[in-house]
Amino acid sequence: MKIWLDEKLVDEQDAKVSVFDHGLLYGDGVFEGIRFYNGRVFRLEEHIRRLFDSARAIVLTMPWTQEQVMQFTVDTIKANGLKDGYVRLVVTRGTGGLGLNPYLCERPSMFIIASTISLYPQEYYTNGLAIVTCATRRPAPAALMPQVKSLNYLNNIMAKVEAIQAGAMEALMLNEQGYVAECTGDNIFLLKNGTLLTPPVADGALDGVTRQVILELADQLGIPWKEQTLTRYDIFISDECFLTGTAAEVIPVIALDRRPIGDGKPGTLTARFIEAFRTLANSTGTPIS
Ligand code: PXG
Repeated sequence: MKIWLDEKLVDEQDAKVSVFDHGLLYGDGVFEGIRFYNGRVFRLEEHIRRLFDSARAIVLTMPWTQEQVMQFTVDTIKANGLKDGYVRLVVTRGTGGLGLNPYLCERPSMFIIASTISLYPQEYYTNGLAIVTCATRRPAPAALMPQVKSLNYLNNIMAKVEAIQAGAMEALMLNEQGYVAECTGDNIFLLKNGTLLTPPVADGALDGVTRQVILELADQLGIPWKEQTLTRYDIFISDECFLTGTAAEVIPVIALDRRPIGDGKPGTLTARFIEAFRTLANSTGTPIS
């Protein structure tokens, strides 16, 4: 496997970062995960824009342009001869001394891994996922801005641990006020009386690229949608529920905290979103070659 590391394609065994890298020492950095389907990178521009926004928000000055980073991404996929898969971009603050001060780091470091990812076994896409509410909350915006896709994923990881220990594959995360935010690596949607609902980003969700795609598809499918503050109650009484994310794609949720959602089976409108998403993902995007 060839890895993009600081402007060079190197062999996997040579792709190493320093133990003094602040990405490792402090989680000081940002990342993106992007899928490519059928020889095209899906929503590349949106992902790269978010990467730059995340960097900006943590006062990390990118030494490359967005166009360059898009080209590096495509080059890395091409160098690995892949047509379908997942590409991970990681930007760290770079190497510095011990001590938090990011201004003492010389230069940000970036690596790009083109590979594949599978979050959930295929059967869950057909049969749906049972999720549980976890005690770990999304951090308040004043603590860690939820829109920043940073290298600080510990709270999401602790949430994931809770889900796994409870025998579930994914955790519903609430914000500090107890309103629904999102899951550990996915945004959440529900359908109630034919209307699609999702929490506003301000309730503690990442501004998901797939989330945005779903809202566009809702317009195309003629399904009304609203961003609305939600509680667990809204999910308990919903007709359908699903999660979205680059890695997860679109996956039905059939239970929350062991209470069935709707009739306890993946919903019909959810199936339409899954179908429309697959069609769009397989037919649009930035060509790899
Ligand atoms: N919320 C969080 C906290 C995320 O990390 C999403 C929502 C969905 O956003 P996108 O833009 O992907 O639709 C994410 C993205 C992983 C993995 O390894 C997780 C994500 C992306 C890629 C890989 O679990 N999460």
